[in-house]
Amino acid sequence: DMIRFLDVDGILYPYVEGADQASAIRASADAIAREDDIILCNYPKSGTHWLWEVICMIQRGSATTIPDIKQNHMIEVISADDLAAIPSPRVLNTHFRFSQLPRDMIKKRCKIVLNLRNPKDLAISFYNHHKNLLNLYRYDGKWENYLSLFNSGKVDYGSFYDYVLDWEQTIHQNPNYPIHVIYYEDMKENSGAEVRKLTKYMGVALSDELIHAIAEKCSFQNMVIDKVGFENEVWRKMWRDEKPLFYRKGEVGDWKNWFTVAQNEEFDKMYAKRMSNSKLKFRFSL
Ligand code: PPS
Repeated sequence: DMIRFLDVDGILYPYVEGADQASAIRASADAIAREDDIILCNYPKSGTHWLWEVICMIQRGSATTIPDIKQNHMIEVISADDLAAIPSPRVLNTHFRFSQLPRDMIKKRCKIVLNLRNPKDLAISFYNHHKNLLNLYRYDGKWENYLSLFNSGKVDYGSFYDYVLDWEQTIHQNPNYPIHVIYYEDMKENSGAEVRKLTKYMGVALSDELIHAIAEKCSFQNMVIDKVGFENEVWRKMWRDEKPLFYRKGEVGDWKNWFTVAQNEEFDKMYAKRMSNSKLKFRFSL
């Protein structure tokens, strides 16, 4: 019931056969930034694919499908050469915390969007990710045994709680560094309003019509169809059954179909303990 990981300096990462990931991960701290870079930061399974698509469309001022995937724009995954080859303006993404971001990006005050999702749905999405999405984890565990792995942070990029509290501290300690926070639940409830806030933060003026067209084009129902074919060979080989399950269900509250009453109580206790002093508020249903 173990998930296979790569440990780099005390943080767990997906283990990719034949790649010198440790060097790539360490080297990304020295990546060269551009002032117009936007960095989308998310704990895994928070809706990175979704927000990356939305932000790319806003930047291009066009509600047409992006002919690429966010994996090819991921700070800790791609090489310095590949990063340098991306034309401006770049929409980069990462599961890193603020302190792990390339130093040059902070120096150049790149815009940062922090995308958050409630941890009950994250746990379900992450379980399906480990078990059914990528074969590199070599994981075949049962859900009943999984929650303790999630709660104790024995998953890629560590504990969700450590992650969000780290970001909250970052925001608190850097009041002059504007970071735009967005919640998956708010995007589901009113994507038009959230896309509009993003355009403001990004300093892009778009018509109401275009804002709504982007929100609509990036709905789960549309992306699950439109994004087929943009996943490259490298990624395809890593899928179980060669099925692209990055688009699984895309809902708020799917955890209710999985958590037992006992698991929910255990989870709520953990959540209360870790989040009691936090100003971040998560919604577990709409
Ligand atoms: S990853 O592997 O960390 O990059 O995954 P990530 O993209 O961050 O998160 C995957 C979850 O986001 C859901 N998703 C969406 N939800 C709503 N609308 C859209 N357009 C959308 N696109 C992806 C995806 O289905 C995963 O959540 P679950 O709950 O597993 O379905």
